Amino acid sequence: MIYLALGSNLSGAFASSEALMEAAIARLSRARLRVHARSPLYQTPPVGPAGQAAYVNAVLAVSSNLAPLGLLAECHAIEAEFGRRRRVKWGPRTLDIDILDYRGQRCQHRIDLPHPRLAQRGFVLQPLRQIAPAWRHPVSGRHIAQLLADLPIGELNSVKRLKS
Ligand code: PH2
Ligand code: MG
Ligand code: MG
Repeated sequence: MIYLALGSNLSGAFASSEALMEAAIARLSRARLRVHARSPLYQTPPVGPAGQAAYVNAVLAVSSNLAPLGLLAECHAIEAEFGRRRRVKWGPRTLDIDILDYRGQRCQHRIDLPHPRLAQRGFVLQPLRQIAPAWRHPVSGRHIAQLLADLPIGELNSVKRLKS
């Protein structure tokens, strides 16, 4: 299985980041991949430069015939369709699609797999647990429940499930 993280804190052409995220999930379902599961949407405080809006985050379980770099290119093309402009590192964005885990593969050439910061991020781990409760980190082998338990309590409590 492949796991993708989605995030948005700018609504772009949509009424809200929530609406944009729903449209992005629908768009991904028509891309060169198959969506097997999706998490609920979560509202999460921004990690990175201060002064930006809260994020809406979600995680998808997908499969695809594309290799990691091909899949990344597909994700970047969809980010662009949703009005993504690359400016400030970790700055506000309409849509970010990151590959968290590509079938347990490890790679550090042109793409970092698994995603190097995923184990520190409540906004990734919480939705990931919803759709992959048995998931283990491909490098450390740690179970998703252990990784969540290791997070600072504030990081965990700040991730709020949105009603859908
Ligand atoms: N993505 C970032 C930087 N900071 N913060 C939250 N809450 N959610 C994100 O998806 C996010 C972030 C870089 O991709
Ligand atoms: Mg990201
Ligand atoms: Mg990204």
